[in-house]
Amino acid sequence: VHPTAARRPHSLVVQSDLTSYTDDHITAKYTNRGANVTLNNGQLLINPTQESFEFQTKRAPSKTGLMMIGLGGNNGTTLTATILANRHNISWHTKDGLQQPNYIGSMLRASTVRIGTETGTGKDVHVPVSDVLPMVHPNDLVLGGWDISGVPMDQAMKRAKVLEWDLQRQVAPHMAAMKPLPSIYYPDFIAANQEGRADNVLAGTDKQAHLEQIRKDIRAFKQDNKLDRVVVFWTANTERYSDIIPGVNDTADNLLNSIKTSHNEVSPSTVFAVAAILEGEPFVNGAPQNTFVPGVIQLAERNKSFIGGDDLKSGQTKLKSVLAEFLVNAGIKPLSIASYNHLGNNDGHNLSSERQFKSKEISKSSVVDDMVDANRLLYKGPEGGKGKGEHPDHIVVIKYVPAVGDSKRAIDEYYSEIFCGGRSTINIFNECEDSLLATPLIIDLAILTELLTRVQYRKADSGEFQPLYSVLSLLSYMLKAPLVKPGTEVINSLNRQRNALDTFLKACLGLENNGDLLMETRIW
Ligand code: NAI
Ligand code: DG6
Repeated sequence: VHPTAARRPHSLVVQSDLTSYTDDHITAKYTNRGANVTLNNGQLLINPTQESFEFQTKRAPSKTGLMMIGLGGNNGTTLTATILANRHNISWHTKDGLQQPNYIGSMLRASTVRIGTETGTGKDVHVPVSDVLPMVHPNDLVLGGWDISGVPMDQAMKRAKVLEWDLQRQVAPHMAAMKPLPSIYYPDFIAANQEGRADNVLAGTDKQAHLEQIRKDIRAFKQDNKLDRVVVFWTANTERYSDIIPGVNDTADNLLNSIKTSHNEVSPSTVFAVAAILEGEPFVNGAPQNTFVPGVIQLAERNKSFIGGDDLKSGQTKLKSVLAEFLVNAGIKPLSIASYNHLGNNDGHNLSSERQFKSKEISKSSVVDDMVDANRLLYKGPEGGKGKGEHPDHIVVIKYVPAVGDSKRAIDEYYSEIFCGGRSTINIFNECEDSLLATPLIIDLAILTELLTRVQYRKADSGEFQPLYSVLSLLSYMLKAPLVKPGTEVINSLNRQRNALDTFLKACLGLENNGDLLMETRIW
């Protein structure tokens, strides 16, 4: 995916009376088809359903800023340096030769979607996902943000030890003048071993004053860079979970009041999320902690603002969300999944503390739940319909091994029951730089989030177009523990998440899901 090739967009024009174009908008009619199922005297009664929608997508991508919390960390510096390398077309020498910048690992910029079959030949036509609807190019993202460590970005990149020296050397002059804004530091929320980094923090313990400062920072960044949109992104250290306390963080008003009274249980990430929501800018959580306490979700709903999370699904868990589904859908019964990994970067250091590890353990563990629950032939349901039901044993272990730095080593064992009492053991060993997996996900999340702020919908031609629901569950593909609309099911399957995204993007063009039925290949 050469950057210049990737920059040349295809122009897709849908010729149908379902789709219309103006200079400003693409408007498309879409029929959402499903089925309602009722259990009645041992029978499943299935009623096909259909509902008509209209989508309206603003064509011009917003001039978009990406403000990262944790800018000076491994992800923040890697993202900044690689976008600069792409933007300035900087190539660098490695022991294998000259390396060009690219966006490999970005689902939007380096993968394609099947859009139809070629007239005449019947061959599949695939287009880059980023061509389906107008999207921001990553090179055009304006970067900034906060860090409790005030080290300038060139030095922070060096500290991260992720990128080749020859690349660092060339991007360093572009990064030297970039310095993270001072951030909120409440030591109780991250590991004690992080204290030494915290030399760039907002003064005092007044959480209302902190909230107002962060809101001011977002506004100033937007104004100074003449932006239409700022995506605020948590890629700072994993925090411990916040307790959910009635009267404190359970409703929007209680949460706002708890910030005013500087209640102990309000975390830095929650203050950032509230600041973004109050500024009408989207907030995405790339780490596992429960930033989105019920009060945050309610506040986002009330302000019709957008939120998405939690925790980047970069490697081990991404593979798990494919492999566990493959096994269960093949009628094979995983009995245990044992996942170990060790890494030596600052993330690993922070996670070596019990309460922060706990947050990560939760997000890494839930990923097979829906696949298991979907197959009651293999796994018994909960007794009397209550509780969790049968489940594979699933453990997650993370160890901090400084020597390996950012290059995470992950070992997974899938131990399964097969035909007539047999057993199958699959072992996987995976090694790669964590931040090079995470960076394209942050880019995709920022770009998709911006796009989703430009899509509006209405039901059956009636009423005004309105924005999508506040919790952007369409971001799930890149996230380990997807946040979804309260009361709806979490989908962990990577295939289903991808399918949802493809279907949604095509629906905005008025293209109904063009699946793999391929009728023409099945009939005379
Ligand atoms: P890192 O430790 O290198 O960077 C985190 C940065 O956040 C540090 O520079 C730290 O000083 C800063 N920080 C801590 N508290 C802060 C606060 N309150 N405000 C502003 N800055 C603060 O970690 P890395 O590798 O960049 O990962 C970032 C986060 O993303 C971690 O929570 C990690 O668990 C999560 N993550 C990382 C993945 C990866 O593959 N690298 C994948 C999934 C999640
Ligand atoms: C150790 O597991 C460090 C973590 O931050 C992970 O690297 C990160 O959450 C990515 O996890 P996964 O399971 O998608 O590789």
